[in-house]
Amino acid sequence: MADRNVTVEEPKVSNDKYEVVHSKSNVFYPEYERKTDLRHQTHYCPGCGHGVAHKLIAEALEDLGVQDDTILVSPVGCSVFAYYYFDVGNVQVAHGRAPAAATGLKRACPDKMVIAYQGDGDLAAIGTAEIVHAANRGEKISVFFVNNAIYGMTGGQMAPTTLVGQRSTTSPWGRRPINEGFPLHMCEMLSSLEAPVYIERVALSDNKNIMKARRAVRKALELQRAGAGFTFVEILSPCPTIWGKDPIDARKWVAEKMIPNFPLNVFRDRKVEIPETNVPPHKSVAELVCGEQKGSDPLLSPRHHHFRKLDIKIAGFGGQGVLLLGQLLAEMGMREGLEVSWLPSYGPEMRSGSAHCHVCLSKDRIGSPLVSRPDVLVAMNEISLHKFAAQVAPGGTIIYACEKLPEGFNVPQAQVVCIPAADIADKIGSAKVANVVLMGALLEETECLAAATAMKVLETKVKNPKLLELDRQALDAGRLYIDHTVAIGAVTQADGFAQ
Ligand SMILES: Cc1ncc(C[n+]2csc(CCOP(=O)(O)OP(=O)(O)O)c2C)c(N)n1
Ligand code: SF4
Repeated sequence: MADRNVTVEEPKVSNDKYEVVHSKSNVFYPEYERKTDLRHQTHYCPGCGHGVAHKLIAEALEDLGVQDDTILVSPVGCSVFAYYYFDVGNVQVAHGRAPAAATGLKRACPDKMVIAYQGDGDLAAIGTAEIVHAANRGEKISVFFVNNAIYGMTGGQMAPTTLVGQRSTTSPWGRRPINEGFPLHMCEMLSSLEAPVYIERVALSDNKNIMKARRAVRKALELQRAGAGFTFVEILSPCPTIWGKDPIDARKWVAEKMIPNFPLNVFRDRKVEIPETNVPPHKSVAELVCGEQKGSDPLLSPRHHHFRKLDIKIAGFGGQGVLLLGQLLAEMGMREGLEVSWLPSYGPEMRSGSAHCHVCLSKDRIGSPLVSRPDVLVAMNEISLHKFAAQVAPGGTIIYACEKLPEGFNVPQAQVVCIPAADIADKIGSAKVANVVLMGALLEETECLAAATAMKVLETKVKNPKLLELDRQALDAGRLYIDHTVAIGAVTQADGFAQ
């Protein structure tokens, strides 16, 4: 018998058509153009909690008026395509890494609302470290953690949140604590940390709880908007497909099985003041590292550089001073007031393994330290020459640490300078300074930085006067070698003859 107290609203009719009484939030795209078909539907299964969680977040963003200021970090899992639906700034990241990516985004754009949206496999398994440390640092982000007690996307493997006794493809007899451990309670774990300001667990089990979830989502976002700190909402959520239930029974299962195991609660709701101790001085990196005031030395002015950005790759064997040469160049750039980056890349071997590094010198902020089209390649051995020469940007320079190019080597569209750096270094008195010979050659050939800066940097690094003298000679020898060679065609040879 129908309950008389329940009022069922008849659909309103106008002009023979149903009047629309429900509409989706404007934070969703009007049409999901990234989908090939059914552009008005999400890809979620009927009864899936992700759709409801999306709706709660979208409505909150719309009501707070922050749609244009929001960056949503989507996970890997069934909600991997959240960016198909949310008309906000979107980033989709590797499995488990959403809090780390969100950290970077929030720190780079503190005025934006940054949301990490994650499933329980994503957040509580592969991403355990990321969420714990983001929470512990008190990153001012909001994390929405959709806990459906299973890996949905990959077909139902056991998650850290799978209930004791719950079957999954990887716990076919039901989870046994003796074998698979107990379910992880993320809210409880995170609320043992100092920094988080708000942690709540909610459930999408019935309308009443959905309304509570709505309030929790809103509160987390409001707190972020107010700049409060780390906010975390765990949303117990149905996964009818993997659980093998219809949508109604799946909701009941959330109420009857999940909630007793994951009690709904506000675990943290407090203002947290994180003390700002040991505040670093307001100095530029160059000032800090070089201990000098920018501007006090004419060399520190970036104005005299003839390039806007110069990308350098240095490659050779471990032990040849490849990485050190890169560091020296980066430090010189810093001293001359440039933005710099240095990115090493090397194998596990300490000696003789291949090693290379990327150095960027720039008048502007550097977006990525990766150098894939170097303007200058310093190849300290033949393998590196073969490996990286084709990457050099047209019109760039290759400095090859050998008297001449290998037989049959196809010279790319670049200026090639051959310099027997090891022989020169030997004559000076130490094979170790071959990298400084190459630095001299590089400075002379490209005129990117001043030799005087090189000496200043070397003086701060090399404390032994004898070694410093060797470095000075090596630097001069590299420069002189370039001065005394004659460029013919693309290849410069010491004797003045083309190959
Ligand atoms: C590094 C890496 N490891 C494993 C996977 C495979 N993988 C994709 S989704 C997923 C589990 C997702 O489960 P959950 O986070 O609970 O989200 P749901 O699908 O249930 O929403 C796994 C293990 C992957 N994509 N990348
Ligand atoms: S498998 Fe589960 S979590 Fe994934 S879309 Fe379907 S119901 Fe949702």
